[in-house]
Amino acid sequence: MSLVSAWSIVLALDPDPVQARAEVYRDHRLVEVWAPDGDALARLLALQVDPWQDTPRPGWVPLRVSPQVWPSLLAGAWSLRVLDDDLAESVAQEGARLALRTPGQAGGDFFTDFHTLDEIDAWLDAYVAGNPELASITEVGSSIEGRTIRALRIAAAGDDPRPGVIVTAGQHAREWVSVSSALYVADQLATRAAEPEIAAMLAAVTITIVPVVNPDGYVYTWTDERLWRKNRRDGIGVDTNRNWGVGWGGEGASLDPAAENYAGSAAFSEPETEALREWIEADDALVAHVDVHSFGELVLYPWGHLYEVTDDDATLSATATDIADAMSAFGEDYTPLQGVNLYPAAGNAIDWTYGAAELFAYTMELRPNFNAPEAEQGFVIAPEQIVAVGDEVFAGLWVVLQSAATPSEAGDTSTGGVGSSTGDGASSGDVAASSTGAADSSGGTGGSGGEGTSTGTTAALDDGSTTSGAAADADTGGCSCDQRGTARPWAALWLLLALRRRRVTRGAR
Ligand code: 0X9
Ligand code: ZN
Repeated sequence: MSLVSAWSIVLALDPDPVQARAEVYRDHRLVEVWAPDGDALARLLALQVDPWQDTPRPGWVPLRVSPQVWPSLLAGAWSLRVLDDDLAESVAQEGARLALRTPGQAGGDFFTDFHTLDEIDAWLDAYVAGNPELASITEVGSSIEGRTIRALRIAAAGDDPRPGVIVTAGQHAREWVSVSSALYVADQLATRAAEPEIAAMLAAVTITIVPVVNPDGYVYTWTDERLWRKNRRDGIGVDTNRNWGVGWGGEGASLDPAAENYAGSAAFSEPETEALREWIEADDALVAHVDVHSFGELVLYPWGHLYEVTDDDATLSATATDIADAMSAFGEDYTPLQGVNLYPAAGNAIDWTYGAAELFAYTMELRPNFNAPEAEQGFVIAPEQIVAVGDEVFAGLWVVLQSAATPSEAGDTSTGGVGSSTGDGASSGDVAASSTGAADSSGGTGGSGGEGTSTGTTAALDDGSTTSGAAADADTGGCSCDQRGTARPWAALWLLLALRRRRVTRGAR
């Protein structure tokens, strides 16, 4: 029996909201429209379309178009390409599959499909129960509708304080693969905790994972509107990734509540962002933040609201390049980019975690990219992608973890060690994904995607303190080299700049 006919029987017995929510998108099209300049773009966006790259730049702009708006688009003689002529179909197919799937178990088949919030909560509970020496769950805060925003903290026994890296996902409700990837990373860390380089990393850093920043929106995508983006403020929603306090309300954020990029009534007006802000401010050990989104296959870094580079541009761009290289080792093509050069997005999370909380901060935009074939477009993606994308995120995060865990002496190097044994992005991806055999047996965990990166990031540690444990034992090899073996003699300069910036910003508080 085909999936569709199986679904028809289920429907006949019990009309399901999962299917009903597909009808919301009946005859909605995903199109790319050519808007060559700012004027054309403004006219296009005035048509009440849903940009899938919100606040897009001139060029080919991906949009969801409802059947009501479709005639005006045609009447406007726009050049356009239809990528999907009925989004209800992909949502319905996904709904049919989801209705037949099993909840999945930790350590079992959990990553063969996506999961409801209840299933995720159960999985998190089982994770902590199964790894009590490694993991704990803390409540970050509550959403508008009273759901708990949970943080999973992962760290093995070791000296504290140690540097911390925070991973956030699911700010945007429809970006399910960001949530699954955050959970996958947690799963990898636990199931592979005995591997020497992972054990060393778990002893050297604390990893905090907030897999569902926007639980109300996430639940709503399961029950009502699969392509919902914002939180559920007043049923209209605020874009939490425009609600953070650096550059709030500026370019790329809207003050119109109906807009997909509505910034809210004030910076941190939303309980989801406010809770995270307090959580991050209270954790002095944090050194880096990765905010996970989909889609576009990009690694973005601050600023995202200013057409200026940051004081740490060399470090941020070099690390973003290393992250993108590591993520690209599986066949896709991730591009590093300063956020504003994608489009301005004032009030986004990483501008605040970098600019106010002084973390080295990155946004990952996961699969697909904008050139993917029709069937792979957008937020509704095949479950077979979950593990594949998770491996990419793990590989990219590994670069950040190595940077956080590596000692900060200028001139320190990292040609050996986990994740960089052959000096190219592919090796980093391989190792981070699963091939522990590729680890440099003489090295530790600290071999990273570029010692300049490591130096700069670790410089964010309180008072220049460094980590203990095996991560500090990386084979330094006496050469200041990046993953490709390129000399980075400006490492010492990065360290000085990063330390100076930290002192300056701290003094200003
Ligand atoms: O617009 C966003 O919030 C992010 N993209 S998404 O498609 N996931 O919604 C990107 C924000 C990153 N920053 C900048 N573009 N400046
Ligand atoms: Zn997003």
